[in-house]
Amino acid sequence: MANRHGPVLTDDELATFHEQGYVRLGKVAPDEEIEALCQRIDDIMLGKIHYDNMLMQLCPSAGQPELSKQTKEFKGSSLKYRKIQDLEQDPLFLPYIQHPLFQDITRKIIGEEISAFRTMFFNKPAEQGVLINWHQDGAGGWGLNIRPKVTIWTALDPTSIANGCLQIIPGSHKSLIPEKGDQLSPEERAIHAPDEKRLYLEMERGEVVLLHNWTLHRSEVNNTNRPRRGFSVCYIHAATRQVSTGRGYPKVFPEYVPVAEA
Ligand SMILES: O=C(O)CCC(=O)C(=O)O
Repeated sequence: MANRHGPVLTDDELATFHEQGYVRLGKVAPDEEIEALCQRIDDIMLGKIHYDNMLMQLCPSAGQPELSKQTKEFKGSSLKYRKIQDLEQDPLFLPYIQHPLFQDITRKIIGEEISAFRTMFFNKPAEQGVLINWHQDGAGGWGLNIRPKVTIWTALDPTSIANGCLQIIPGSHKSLIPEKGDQLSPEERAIHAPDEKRLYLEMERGEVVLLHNWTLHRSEVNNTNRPRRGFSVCYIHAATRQVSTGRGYPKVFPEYVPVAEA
């Protein structure tokens, strides 16, 4: 995949997003930029670069259940983190989050004023990780006053069936399925996510997929001896608030504005 995507989402791609709930965008950044993000996230996991204010979770498969809760604390030097959020604070991740193509996408789907609900490193450590079953992101509302629609997922490592690539059900974004929360029940899975509708999104390093938040997705464990690192950003309208607290989210377009401390 030599060519990179330009800064504009085409009309056909926009139509595919609305119709299928996903669009493969190919690579959007130079290989060196993706390599630098990989190095940076490893440095954050290993504690070589430290932030006080990032949500971190060690992978439950690492066998230290007391460190597998998501809290804003470093859980020790390890490449077995499952999630690290709030990465817009990092000066390498922020420009990637603000890529001109992502601004064009969010402008066309959401509007001019955009925040990031979560800027999330999602890792399946080598020979580990956890199964995530079929769900729709934010189907239960995530406690927000406006439901999020747009997630952009980047493969920091090549992904394959063997290492737990994303699996989706094209076209499943058109309705909210779970009775409660984001996860489908076994009965809902049988109806809405039969095997014949499943698409495995095997991706090259640096490849990007645009997802409607309600597109059903899942992923399995990593059976290879290399990590499967992904970076996922959920973009929301900047007017979105957490209903219980009234709190907003860091703005990323047209420019970065962190959330003011209460
Ligand atoms: O990266 C993955 O394997 C799954 C991510 C996911 O399910 C999510 O972000 O909701």
